[in-house]
Amino acid sequence: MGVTEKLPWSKEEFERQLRAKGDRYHIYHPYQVAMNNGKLNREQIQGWVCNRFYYQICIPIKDAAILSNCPDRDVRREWIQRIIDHDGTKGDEGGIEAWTRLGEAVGLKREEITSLKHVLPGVRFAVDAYVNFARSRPWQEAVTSSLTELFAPEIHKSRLENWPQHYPWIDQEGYQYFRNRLAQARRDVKFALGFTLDHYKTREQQERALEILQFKLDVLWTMVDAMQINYCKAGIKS
Ligand code: AHQ
Repeated sequence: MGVTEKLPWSKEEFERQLRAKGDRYHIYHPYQVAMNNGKLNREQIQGWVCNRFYYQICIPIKDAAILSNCPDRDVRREWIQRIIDHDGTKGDEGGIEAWTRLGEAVGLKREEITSLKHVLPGVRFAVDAYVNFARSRPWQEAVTSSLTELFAPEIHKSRLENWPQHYPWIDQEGYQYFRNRLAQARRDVKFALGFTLDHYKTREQQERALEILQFKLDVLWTMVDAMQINYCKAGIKS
């Protein structure tokens, strides 16, 4: 092995490197910080729900793109559950419906949400970049790109803890989405993290995995950038 060639990280170190990227997770974005501190007004919350709806309806499309690129039946058997989580099935309406209920809980009419008329260009471009990444990159890379969910349970928990006291005007029925995601995100991560730690063998491949995670962190960050620019023209209440 050439002196310059770096040794691969151990699985523990590789996982530590992936988790260390959490400091760029959108929970630290000023818009999300303001949201969790009760500083956003009705329009800023409603705008977030309408724009995130576009992300939510694109997730099953993204996951179906991964399935269509993946020849491994065992991986498909795992991954298909993510589509069912969002699209629902007989007797369980799924995450897209639950997100629509969140929209109603924050005072929106269904049509305001489902028409996508409030989706901002920056949000659309970021979400479409994520879907196109899953369509055009190897399915293994798209599996790894879902690992921002390493940090998702924390953000769902913080909403469930903070929103009721900060936003008493929101019907708490709407929080079911966040409750559902706590368990679903943990299950998703169990598979995607195990797969990622096994799949990337050389140090160069492991560093590619970090790049992929950074891409997805940037997708999520850019979405709330667009919302902050559009819904916080007067800046965020300090
Ligand atoms: O509600 C979210 C969701 O269904 C998903 C799917 C997953 C993926 O495949 O990339 N990521 C994700 C996320 C959801 N909620 C976000 C939030 O802040 O509410 C977090 C996001 C993620 O961390 O990727």
